[in-house]
Amino acid sequence: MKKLLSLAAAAMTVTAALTGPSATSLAETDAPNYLLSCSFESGEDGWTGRGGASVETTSKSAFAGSKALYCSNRSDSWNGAAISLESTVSAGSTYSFSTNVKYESGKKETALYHFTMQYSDGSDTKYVKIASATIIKGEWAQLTNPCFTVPAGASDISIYVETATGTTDFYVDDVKIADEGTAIEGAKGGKYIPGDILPDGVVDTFDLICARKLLVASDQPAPQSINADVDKSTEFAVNDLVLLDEYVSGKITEFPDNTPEPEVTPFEYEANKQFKEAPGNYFQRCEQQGKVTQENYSSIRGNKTLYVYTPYNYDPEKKYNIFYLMHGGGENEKTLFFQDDTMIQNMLDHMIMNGELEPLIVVTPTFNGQGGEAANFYEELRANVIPFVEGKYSTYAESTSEEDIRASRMHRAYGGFSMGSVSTWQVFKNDIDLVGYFMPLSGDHWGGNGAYGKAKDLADAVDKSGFTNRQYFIFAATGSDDIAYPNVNPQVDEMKKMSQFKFTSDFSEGNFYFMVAPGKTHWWGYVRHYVYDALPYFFHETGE
Ligand code: FER
Repeated sequence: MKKLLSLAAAAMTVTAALTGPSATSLAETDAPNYLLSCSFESGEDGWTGRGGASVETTSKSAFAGSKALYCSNRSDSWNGAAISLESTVSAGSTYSFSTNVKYESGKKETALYHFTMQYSDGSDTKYVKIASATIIKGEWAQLTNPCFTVPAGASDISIYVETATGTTDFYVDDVKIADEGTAIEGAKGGKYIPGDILPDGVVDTFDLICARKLLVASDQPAPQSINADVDKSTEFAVNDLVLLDEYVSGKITEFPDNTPEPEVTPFEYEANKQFKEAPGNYFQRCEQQGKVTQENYSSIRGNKTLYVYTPYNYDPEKKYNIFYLMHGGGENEKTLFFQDDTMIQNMLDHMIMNGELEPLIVVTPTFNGQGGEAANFYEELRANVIPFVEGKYSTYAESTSEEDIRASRMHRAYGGFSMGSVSTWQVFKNDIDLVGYFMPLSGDHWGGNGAYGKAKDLADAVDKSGFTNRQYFIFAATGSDDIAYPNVNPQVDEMKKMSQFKFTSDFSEGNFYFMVAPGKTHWWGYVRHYVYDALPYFFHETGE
């Protein structure tokens, strides 16, 4: 992506060299005769919100002059900015129409906009598109049609700007209607046309020349760079140049779509997830077995051992989500894999084989060690454990630099049982920049005074981090008869009242859940089922 953004002064230079006086008028008049001309410099010029939308003039952005019309509060794609044409145009006559539009919010890098006419044919309301274009976020684009005929018999005519989908705000500026054939000047470029790097609406040799220059240029911003990424790989690279060459020479007629796989998979969350035990055979050996590997590493708390579960058919060329799962007090890094009441590797194997869980890496470290305790493990996690494990195994971390570990936090989870849960709340408090998902099981937060104080301690840490409540997700659980229940439950009740924690197990809506398993006590034999219930809920949010 960096490359994409670094392209354009070169493009601008080439643009200047190649375009010249390109916007010549089709009609041979010096001053076009405008039947309508709206600049929004001194008001809304008769424009109104369509549907529930609002319009107002703004000086935040303008295509021409210093103001534009800003359209917001849209609740449907057909909501937009409109003007009634009354007697401006006549049914059956042909005119030139032009408007300029821009949007700068929302996730989509490009969006389809329509310049539409609404009219009555005497009995029904009809809609006809004057011009449409897929435009590039953050850039002004012109929607124009120099020869548009108002349908014969039309009355109650209005024109408006709308989107094909979505409800993002947008700007409109310099709307004009002129005589048939008039080339109305408007924004150059701003349209998403793969290959149209030198923005003139066609993909030709000039774009190829421009692409060659762009590929050797660097360190400059490129307004049309998204058009240079013809294969949609998110990067402008040699492959794009090769494809563009083939396209311009007629060897290919369309560009391949190399859009990268989405980084997260969709999931059908239940909003109020109830405790459900894993099937009994999930703790028996699975026919598709993953692997548990012992690893030795040195840390700020001395030389230590941890275990790494890699799924069946683990492929170091692929990227895996990773879950760090901490044992309880008096236990160790072996606890999760080598006891009758755990054997979670078998459970993971079955879940993955049956499609209930995406293949992932699970790590069981320990907080035991020189000066080590549950409450300070977050230090070692940051300093040693994550860099060691993710330097060796293939996760979403592009490298073990803190920057890359942060960038991959929505693919990293941390959880633990009892004192491991104590360590989890501490990781939440101190390492939220590295971890996106948390699974505290049967243990409260040791920090802050009383239930409110504990919740407040965590909320304050969130505020300090600057993350929004769409960027961290907590699935807590315990048994109703667990000795930790009286500690955790009041803390959860206080957290529920805070805006940092929105309570539901539907993580597309909220970010915090507490599952209580009826009758269960403080024992891995029960707690492993909480992992079975909670882990599939992780890794489906983008953190955006
Ligand atoms: C709790 C958190 C941790 C709790 C117990 C522990 C009783 C751990 C105890 C131990 O390992 O001794 O909320 O509740």
